[in-house]
Amino acid sequence: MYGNEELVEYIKEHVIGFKNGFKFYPDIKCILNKGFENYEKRIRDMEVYDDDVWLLTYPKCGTTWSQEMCWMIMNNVNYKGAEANIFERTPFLEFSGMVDSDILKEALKGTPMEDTVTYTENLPRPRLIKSHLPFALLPSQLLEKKPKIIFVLREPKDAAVSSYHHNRMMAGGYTGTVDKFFETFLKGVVMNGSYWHFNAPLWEMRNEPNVLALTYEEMKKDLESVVRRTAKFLGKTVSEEDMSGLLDHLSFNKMKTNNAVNMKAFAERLKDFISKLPAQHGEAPPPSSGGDFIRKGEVGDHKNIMSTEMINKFNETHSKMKDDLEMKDFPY
Ligand code: PPS
Repeated sequence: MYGNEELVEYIKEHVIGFKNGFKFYPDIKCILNKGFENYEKRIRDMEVYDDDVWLLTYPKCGTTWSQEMCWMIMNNVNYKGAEANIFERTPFLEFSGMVDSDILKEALKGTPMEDTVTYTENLPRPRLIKSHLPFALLPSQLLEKKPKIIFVLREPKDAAVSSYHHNRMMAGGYTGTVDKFFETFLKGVVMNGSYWHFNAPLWEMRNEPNVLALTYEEMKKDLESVVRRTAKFLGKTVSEEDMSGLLDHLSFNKMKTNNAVNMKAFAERLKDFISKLPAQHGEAPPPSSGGDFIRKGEVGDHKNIMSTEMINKFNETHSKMKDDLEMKDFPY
């Protein structure tokens, strides 16, 4: 039992990604789709290298933005190299495990997304690896090998709003109401589980020498200083000549229209594939993209969609969770 069984039933009905059932981790307040089971042990037992960089984020907190920033810093601001799709350059470790749909699996055949764990294992070093898995489900060697770990935080109400739009428009396929979505977010009854349980163990590691903590809001406020801090942490420098070009490359408008990072190619591939399926297919197709992955990129967007009552509920839960999980000095 996960707790909040009524909401669990609700998401089974209203989230396409959960139609085949769940994998529950009540101790760390995490829910994943059933198919993740096939990847769990492989990921826990994976080899970690001390020159790896692990980018760990709760979904919708600035992963893609910081991924592109880290990749560019690690690769000496190589624009040509950055034309390759971001999934190829910096894999999404557990992605294949999140795909239960046979149609989607079929569509991903022959791409790096077919088996993202094998792809990550074979990536040339130093590897930059993205994951939305809670720390307890990541390779156990992360604690022994001490690779570099970067995590990015985002204000929880904005993360919830971004997540709502992502699930409405893209993968996940949420068909329920907006308020019910926020309720599931508050109770950790969403893919990847509780925002607070996810971030608490990372926050506890923030002062370790191999760990760098960033926030979405500071990237918005002063990207240049975040680039410098990240470069220093990674043992790299970004020259004065490269800096302005890099900041431009990482700007919202540039990233929104950059097909190597904006997921358009992925959405197109799915759409194309689905349109060629025989009309009588036994399984509901995965939802196609109806919106932009790089959507709005603002701080405080929750004010445009959340009622005052919902904002209060979030603030109350947030302060309770910070106390319960001892997230002292957490930035929000
Ligand atoms: S995912 O699916 O979990 O990997 O999503 P993630 O990349 O973590 O988060 C997506 C949100 O980040 C915004 N984004 C940016 N904001 C500002 N500048 C740049 N360059 C940028 N790139 C991505 C993106 O728009 C999502 O936020 P919302 O609020 O939905 O717009």
